[in-house]
This record gives sequence, structure tokens and C-alpha cells, in this order.
Amino acid sequence: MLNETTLTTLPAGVQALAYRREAVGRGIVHFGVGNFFRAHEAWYVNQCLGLPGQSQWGIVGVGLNGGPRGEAKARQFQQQDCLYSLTEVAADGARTISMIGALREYLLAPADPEAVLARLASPETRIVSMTITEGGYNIEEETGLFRLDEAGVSADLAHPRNPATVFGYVVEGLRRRREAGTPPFTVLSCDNLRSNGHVAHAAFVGYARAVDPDLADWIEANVTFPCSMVDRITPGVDRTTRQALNEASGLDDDLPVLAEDFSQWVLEDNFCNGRPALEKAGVQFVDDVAGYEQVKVRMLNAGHILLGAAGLLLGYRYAHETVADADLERLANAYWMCDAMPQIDAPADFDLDVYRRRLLSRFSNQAVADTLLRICSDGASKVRVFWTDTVRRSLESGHDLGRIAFGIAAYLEMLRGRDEKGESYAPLEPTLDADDMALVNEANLAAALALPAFDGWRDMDSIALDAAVVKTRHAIRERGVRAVMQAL
Ligand code: CS2
Repeated sequence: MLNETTLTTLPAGVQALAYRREAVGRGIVHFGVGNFFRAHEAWYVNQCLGLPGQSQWGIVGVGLNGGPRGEAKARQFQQQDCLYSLTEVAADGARTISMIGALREYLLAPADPEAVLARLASPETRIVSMTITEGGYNIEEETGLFRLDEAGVSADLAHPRNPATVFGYVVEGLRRRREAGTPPFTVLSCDNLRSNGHVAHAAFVGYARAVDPDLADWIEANVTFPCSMVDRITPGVDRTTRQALNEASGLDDDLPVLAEDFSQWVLEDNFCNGRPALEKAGVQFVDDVAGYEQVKVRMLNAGHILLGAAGLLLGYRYAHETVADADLERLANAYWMCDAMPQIDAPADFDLDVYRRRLLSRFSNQAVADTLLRICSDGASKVRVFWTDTVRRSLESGHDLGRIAFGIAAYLEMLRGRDEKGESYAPLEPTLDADDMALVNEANLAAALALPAFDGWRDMDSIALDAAVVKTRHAIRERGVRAVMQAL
């Protein structure tokens, strides 16, 4: 079992920590300790910890979900002293294995809520970051307002001093700091959202306003919510992958992470209580993140879900299989070049075509073995975040809707859980209930367009798009995905 004693006897080929673990402080609290966070923010912070004067920036991870799975995960982190290995693989198979020691401590919130609140209130905590998924901010698409009637939120609003949601914890932490005269912390969203800092601001201030308007004013005046663009393809790790990673590393790691060798983090330099020297670890600080976010979300993420949905229907299960298929590769290129790129307000000097080619090479990385089911998981939230701007701009300008209609049709057909070879798979859609799935499976193929995933353009005249989606769904069933794609 990997733990701190292993650090002195690491197998050859595993990069050791460049700092003394005991000296690492707890300057950051992070909600949502998933694989992406462990391969991204924790990896950047891990590099900072090796630099002079940076040891205060270790991370305390917080898990919000209890139950057997949440408890098992917490136990694993605690048994490993929160250490784990990260394997970065290039498209040519070259790999680097490093120890990551940036996660200093892991708290399971339902098991010890007070420990989390005390950590949030502590002056040592100067940044609270989060990866809580695209759908996790509880914002109503049409109004941009925080939904106060969501079950967890209303429970927290009834007992704001005993919270269970991320909103409740962060705002109660800030309330305690204000009361104690402690400076606030920065709230840093690391999710793939358009203007994630603004969304986080709307969510946390929206919640705080319902608890106490004075507190909300104080937060608005004192807390900062930097926008960021985050990027690193990080697949899930199942038992087989874990064994293979351990065989290659020589470690006995219950929590190894695998990621592509590419990584990008573009951040607004707007931290109200200090930050690590992330620029020394390769983070780009810019005045306006919006252009970078548009590029990332409308090209990488939107392309991912387009390839994922069509690829699953064709019988593929991995991302690299999709870009090796000439028809899918052509579809992705046409979507990027004709639909997405002309409508993106990219940062000055940014070469979108270089980015596009790089995406194809990143998607072809076989060693990452990223599954299409992961890529399409929670598609109902992702379609809304990744496609809405492109759809709106296309509807406004009268742009050709063919590939967009195909993407929506393929996504809806994919949700039915059966590919064209007759194999079943299980789409992961935490926000779709039985009524939603009934709409997807209804004989009237227009019914599914009532799903909230498509609310982002509900206020526009989308009759032509809706008709094209229905026609394409019929065509996919009658002629097959490939023939429909080839005719686009
Ligand atoms: C994927 C992302 O699940 C998805 O939506 O597109 O997880 C993607 O791998 C990351 O955003 C890459 O940075």
C-alpha cells in the first residue's frame, strides 16, 4: 500500500516529490476530488510546492457525498496519506510517472461537517476551488439565477449553519470569517462553463442573498471569483487500468490517475487573498479568459460529445476509435471549421486551426483510452453548456443547421442505449428522470425536444432546427448513422 513511507523507497522511474511533505500547509480547500482535479489543479500545485516560498499552498480535499462509495473513497485517501501517482501519456505512448503530494488531507463532509467548516473558516485557507461538474451550479439557464427551490439548497436554507451543499458550506465558511474579522478566500471554479467565475458568483451570492442580504453584500464587495479555462483529458480508471498502471510504475497505488500529456489552465489574475506562483508551473494568466473558454468549450467539449454520440451509435466505445474513422473525422472537422470556428471570438494571435489539428491528435491518443460513455455522461447538462452558443449564433445568422441537427439527433438516439450493431450500453444521465427518458423513447420523435437540455435556445425561432432534428432521427433509424453522416 502506497503511503508516506513509500516516498523514501520509490521505484526507479517514478518522479519523487520535490519538497518535504511535512512542510506542506493547507492554503486551498477543494470540493470535488475527482480524477480531473487530481491530474490538473493538484498537478500544477504539486509543481509550485517544489519552489521556494510556496509550501503553504497544499490542498485539503472535501467530498460531499457520503454513503458506502463516499466513505470508501475517503478511507482510500486517508490510508494512502492522500498520496497518489499520476501517469501522463503522450500520443506516441511515451509516459511520465510522478508522485503527487499536493493533496494534504481529505475530509468527508457528511462524516464530519464541523471539520469542513472549521477548515473553511481558518485563516490558513486562502482559496476555495471546485470541480462540481457543468450541471452542479444550480443555475436556471433562461434567467441566469440560482435556483432556491432545489431540494438540497432548500434544506440548507432552512438550516444555514448546518449545511450539506457546496453553496451552504462555502457561504457558512465566509459568514464565520466575516464574524471573526478573517479576510475572505477566493472562490475558484474549475468547471467547463462559459464564464465559470461569473456563474460561480451568481450561484454563491444568490445563495448567500437568500440566507442574509448583508452577508451577500459583504461577499460581493470582498470575495473574488476568477474565471478560468481548464483542460486536460483524464479518463476514468477501472480495475484493469489500475493494475496496468501499477505494473508499469511498480507502485501499489489504489488511486492512480492517468491523463494525456497535454494540459492547459488559463486564469484571470483576480485572487482576493493571495495565490500560488502558478505562472511558474505553466499556468497562463490573462486579463480576459472568455475567448479561451469559447475555444475550449465550443471546440474540444462540443466536438467530444458530437463524436461520442455518433461513435457510440456506430459501435465504438473509445475516443481514439472515433477519430480513426474517416467519416467521423470528417464530421468533426466540418463541425469545427464550418460551424464552430467562424463564430468564436478567439483571443488575438490565437491560431484556431493549429488548435483544431492538435485536438485531433489529442483525441487519437490510444494510451489514454478515454471512453465515449464518460465523454457523453451527463450529456443533458453538457449539450446545454457546450452547444448553446453555437446553436444560437447559427439560428441568428441563418447558418446551415445540418451538422448541429445531426449532433442533437445523434445525442437523442444515443440515449436509447443501443448501438447499430445491436449491443447495449448504459448512458450515464444523472439529471434525466423516468419522465425525461419516456420523452426520448416516445414514438413522436419531436417530443424529446422538450428536454431542458435544449432550453438554451427555447426563446428563439427554432422551427427549422427542430424539424431537421426530427428528420435526422428518422433518417438515422432508416439509413444508419454512417449514411446520414456521409450525406451531410
Ligand atoms: C469531456 C471533458 O466529459 C466531457 O465533457 O469533454 O471531460 C474533457 O475531457 C475535458 O474537458 C478535457 O479538458
